[in-house]
Amino acid sequence: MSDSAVPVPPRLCDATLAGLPAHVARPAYDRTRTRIGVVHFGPGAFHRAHQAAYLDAVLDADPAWAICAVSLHSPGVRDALRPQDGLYTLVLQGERPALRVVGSIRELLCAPQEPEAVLARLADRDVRLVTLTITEKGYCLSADGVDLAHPDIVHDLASPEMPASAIGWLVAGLRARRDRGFEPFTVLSCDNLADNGGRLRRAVLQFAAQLDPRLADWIETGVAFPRSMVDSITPASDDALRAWVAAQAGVEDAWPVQREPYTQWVVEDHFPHGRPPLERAGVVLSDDIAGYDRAKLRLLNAPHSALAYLGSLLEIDTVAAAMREPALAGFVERLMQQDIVPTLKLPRGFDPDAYIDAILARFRNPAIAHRLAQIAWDGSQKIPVRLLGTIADALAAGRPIERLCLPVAGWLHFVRRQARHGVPIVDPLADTLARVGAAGSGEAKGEAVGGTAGGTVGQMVDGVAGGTTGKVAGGAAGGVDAFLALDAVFAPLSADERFVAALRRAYAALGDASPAAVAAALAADGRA
Ligand code: CS2
Repeated sequence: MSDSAVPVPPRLCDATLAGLPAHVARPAYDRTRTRIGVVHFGPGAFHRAHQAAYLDAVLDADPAWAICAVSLHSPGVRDALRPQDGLYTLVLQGERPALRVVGSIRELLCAPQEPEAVLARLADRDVRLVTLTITEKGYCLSADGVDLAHPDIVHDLASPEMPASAIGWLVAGLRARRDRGFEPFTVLSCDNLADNGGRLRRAVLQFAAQLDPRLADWIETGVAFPRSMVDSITPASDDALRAWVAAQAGVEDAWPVQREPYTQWVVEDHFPHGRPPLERAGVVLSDDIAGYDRAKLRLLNAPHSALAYLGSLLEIDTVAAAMREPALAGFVERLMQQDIVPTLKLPRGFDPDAYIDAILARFRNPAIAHRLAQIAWDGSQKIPVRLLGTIADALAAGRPIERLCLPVAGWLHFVRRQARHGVPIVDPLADTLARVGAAGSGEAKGEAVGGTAGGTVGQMVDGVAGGTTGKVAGGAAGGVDAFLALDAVFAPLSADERFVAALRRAYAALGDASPAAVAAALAADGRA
């Protein structure tokens, strides 16, 4: 050891919990008395900052709802948190940051490495709830069910006892319970998809029917898939956060998480096999959450994506910095008020102006460095559910779509720029996007773009009337048509010539996508 070695603080774990400084909040219950009642797939930062924190707040009232956190791919979270007995720090980034150690995760598993343990947990009688945050792409969805051509689904249908996908695991767990004569668990999707529970239910039933029609019937009659809306801005953790937590708490936490103080969870109250007392933690339980989920996707996530693509082209790094750019902030506000709100069916009592003001204030939060690059990930999955549904509704209502097309055109320029500069694209369609993006901006008529494996994303567009998905004639705005041929993203909207024309105009309005050109396009609201 060199003389200059800095003493390493002890690791956060059950044994060091009591010695934390008084300003660090910690579990208000005896962890050893809790029982695992929830299996969660996808324990990324969002789950740990959101649902796990809510459950942490109910365990003193009801110890039956501790979490077994299951990663479907990498062992990173398990390896970071197992030595910490599942404990981690949550930092609320408000005017003054607040620290809290969350204790609701009692077990961590990595499915590909410990499949037997995962199956045993899913089949455990005490487990009555399975929750998921696996991002849009994790659901392997098709228009109205599961994408039977998705490689993970193909794999899981061939090897149902050793699944790779979340749907494969849900069905394996439910089958094990049926075979043992146990009641099923309730399945709660917590991802940013409108009608997330309904979509997951249809996908699970379709998958199960392929394997065992009687199992599908059992699931159909007995398993609830409540819908939910989740909301809290959760930037990725970084080394600065780790160092700050170590300095504040005096312990080393391998994977702290951070979020804004604002948080919301609206859940359809349909749990036939019991549920945690979520209302004690501030969860809104409702018989009908339709409207909340769409309002959040369209009024928060769509503007987020607009800031991500247009802001990146302006060479801006974070959401707060993007909001300091008057042309961009003004554009996004007009987009929300003038284009998005009129397409929404809002829940009773919902005040869109107050909601928009609160979102804009959250975006401006200077305490959070929320990278635009993080939001820009997975555009092929996000653009349809965030923007194309609104565009389809606006078209159906005869409303203008010029402004709505600008962020979509921004995504195309963003992809093209990354492809041309050889920057890796983070997206399940990355290879296809890189190929399309790197191609010349002039294009052949009806250029065929294949290889959209894993993508049935276009079919996730909500509220789009069915229609043909003919290839789009090439020509006008160089650069657009090869993207429009990606049915996985743009069908069926790509068959609507009003959309095609407006997207070409918006793409052209962004010119060479230099900051000056983008600023001009923003000022003109996407009109060339
Ligand atoms: C963001 C969301 O990364 C993204 O795409 O738009 O994660 C957003 O921060 C959350 O949905 C807020 O609840």
